[in-house]
Amino acid sequence: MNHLSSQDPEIYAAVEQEVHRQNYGLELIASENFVSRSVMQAQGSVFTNKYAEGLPGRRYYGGCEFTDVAEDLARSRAKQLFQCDWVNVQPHSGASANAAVYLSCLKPGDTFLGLDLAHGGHLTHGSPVNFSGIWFQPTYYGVENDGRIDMDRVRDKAKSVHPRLISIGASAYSRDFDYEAFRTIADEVNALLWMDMAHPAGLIAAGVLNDPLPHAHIVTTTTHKTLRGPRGGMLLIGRDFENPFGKVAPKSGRIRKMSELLDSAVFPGMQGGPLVHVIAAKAVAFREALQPEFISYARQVQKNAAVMAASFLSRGYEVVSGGTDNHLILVDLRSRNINGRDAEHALQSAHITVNKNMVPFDDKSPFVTSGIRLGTAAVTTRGFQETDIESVVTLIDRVLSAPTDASVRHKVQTEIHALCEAHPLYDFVTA
Ligand code: DSN
Repeated sequence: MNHLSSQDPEIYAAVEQEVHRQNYGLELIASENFVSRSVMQAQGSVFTNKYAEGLPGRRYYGGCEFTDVAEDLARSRAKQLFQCDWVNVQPHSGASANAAVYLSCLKPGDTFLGLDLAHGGHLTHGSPVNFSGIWFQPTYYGVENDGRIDMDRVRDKAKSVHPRLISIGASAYSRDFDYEAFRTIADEVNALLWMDMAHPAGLIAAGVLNDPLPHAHIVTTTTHKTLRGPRGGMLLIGRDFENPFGKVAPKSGRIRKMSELLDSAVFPGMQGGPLVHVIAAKAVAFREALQPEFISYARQVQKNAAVMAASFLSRGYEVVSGGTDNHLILVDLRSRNINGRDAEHALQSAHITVNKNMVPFDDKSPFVTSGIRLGTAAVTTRGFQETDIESVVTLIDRVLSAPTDASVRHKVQTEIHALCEAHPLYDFVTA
C-alpha cells in the first residue's frame, strides 16, 4: 500500500489500524467474514472505473467487453454453485436484492408475511422504519417458547392474513428451515415464496444445510457472510417461471419470466451502474466456494457453532432454541445479571467483537436487549477448531462474570492476542 501511505497517510493509518484490529481481535459478529487476498485484489481493481448499466451483451455503455467477461463468470459460477437457472449478481447489497423482490412482486400497500424482527427477522422483512414496512403491509410469524418456528402456526397466520408474498430468512435464527413446508403453505394461500439466505448462503452452497432453491420462487442473498465474498447482494431463481402477474414483454406480448421482472427491478428499477469491481470479486469468491476446501470450511463453521452453543450451555448460559444448526448462536443473558448492551461493551474492551441482540419475547429495548449474537464464520476462516472455540467461550465467560473488572479484561485481551497469533490472518500491512 505504498501509494496510499505516501499520498493519504490519514486514510492509510485508518486502514493499518483496522488490519491490526482484525488480526488481533476476536471477530464473532455472525454476519462477518474475512475474504481472501484474491477477492480483495479483484475488488481493488480498475473495474471500479467502469460504467456498465444493463446486462452482459446488452449494455448502455461501450467498452464493456471485459466487464462482460467478469459478470458472465460471476453468473455462471453462481449458477453452478447453487445449481440454479438464473442469477443477477448486480445488487449492491442484500437490502438492494430484497428491494428488487418487493418491486417485482408487490404493489404499495400489499400484504406480505415474514419472520418477526423481534424473533430474529431482518430489517428489510417489514421493519416499520424500513421501506419494506413503510410502503407495504407487513405481517409476522414468530418463534415459539422453544425458540423454533412452528409450521402449523405459520399456516394459521398465512390463512388469516392472505399475503401475496411469504418471506423466510433471518438475521438471528440458529435453526434450519423446512422449505418444503413453507412452499406447501405458500401454495395453499396462493402466495409467492421468497427465501433471504443472506446468513446461511455459504452453508447452503456447501450442502450442509437444507437447500431453498428447489422450493422458494425467489432467493436473495448477501455475498459477504458465510459465503465469504465481497460485500454485496445477489438474486437467484431455482427454476425460472412465467411471472404470475401476467406482465408481458413490450414487443412480443409474451408473458415475461420472473427472472426478467427481477432483472428490470434491479436495473433500471432501483440501481444505476453496477459495481463492476465488486462483481469481479464476487466471481472470485464463487470460484473459491466451488472448491472442495469450501465444503470442509462450511462443515467446520457448523461444528464450531455447535461446540460454542454446547460450551455456553455447560457454563449455565441459556442459548435460544437450545443450540444451533448453522453458524450462529443467540445467548439469552436474562438469567446472568447483565444485558446485551453491557455485555457487548465489556467484551469489546477485551477485544472480543459480538453484537447485542434482542432475544424472542425480550422485555428490553433494541438499544439495550437481553442477548448477544455470536457466529463462527470469521474465526473458522482463520483456522479456529473446536478446542479454540472452547477457549473462546471460557474467555467470554470470564469477562461476562466480572464485566466491570478491568484486570480480568486485560488478562483476557492478552490471551485473545495469543490465540489470534496462533491463527494468523492478514500479513500485508504491518502494524
Ligand atoms: N446486518 C446484518 C446482520 O448483521 O445480520 C444483516 O443485514
